[in-house]
Order: sequence, then C-alpha cells, then structure tokens
Amino acid sequence: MTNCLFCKIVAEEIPSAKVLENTDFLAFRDIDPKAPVHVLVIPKKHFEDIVELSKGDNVLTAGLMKFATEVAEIEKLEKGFRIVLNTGQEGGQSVQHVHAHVLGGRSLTWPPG
Ligand code: DGP
Repeated sequence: MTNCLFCKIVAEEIPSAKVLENTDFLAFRDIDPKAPVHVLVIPKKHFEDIVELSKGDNVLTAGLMKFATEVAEIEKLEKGFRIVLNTGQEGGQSVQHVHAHVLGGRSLTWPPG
C-alpha cells in the first residue's frame, strides 16, 4: 500500500531500529516506547488490522504470534511481557497496518486505560 507508514518502513523508505526480520515479518522498536522494551511486530504484507489479517491469512495470523514470542525471547523478557494488538478507533489503533506491540522490561499494570 503506497501511503502506509509501516509499508514504508518495510520498504526501508523510512528508517527503523530492526530487532528481527524474516521473509514474512519485521520487528522494530517503537518510536515512542511505553516500556523499557517496546517492539512492534508486523507482517510485511499489508493488512489493515487483526480482523482483516485473520480473515485473510491463517498462516500469517499464527506466524505473527510466533514471531512476537521470538522477539520476547531475544529481548530476554523471561520475567514476563505483554503482546497487544490495538484494533480500530476505540481500540486505540493509530497506524492502519496490523501490528503487535511486544512490551516488557518492567511490571505492567492492568487494566490498560
Ligand atoms: P497503535 O497506536 O497501536 O496503532 O501503535 C502505533 C505505534 O506506532 C505507536 O506506538 C507509535 C509507533 N510509530 C508511529 N510512527 C512510527 C515510526 O515512524 N517509527 C516507529 N518505529 N514507530 C512508529
């Protein structure tokens, strides 16, 4: 998708601090971290949100979770972490390319705001 911020990060038109990458997924550090570790995990192919992804591609849907847990392992989050997929307006999604936040490195409170 031409005007998608995260597609531009995948295409390296916009720089990012990469954490992990394979053929299908990219993980990079959030520009505005909410925890000592805050990494975004995205499929390289454009899907607007987790609803579109899960309806469109079972393999990538499962792969996203697997990739996110690999990121948690690389980031040494053995004490615990959180995977968050903000979805839609009320879910707080601001970038319309599905992404999982991997958050950790501190004690995380619940419930979120
Ligand atoms: P969400 O609000 O769930 O849609 O999360 C979008 C996240 O994307 C937010 O935490 C900030 C991050 N973000 C926005 N623009 C950029 C950028 O240009 N680079 C990086 N690395 N992260 C960005």
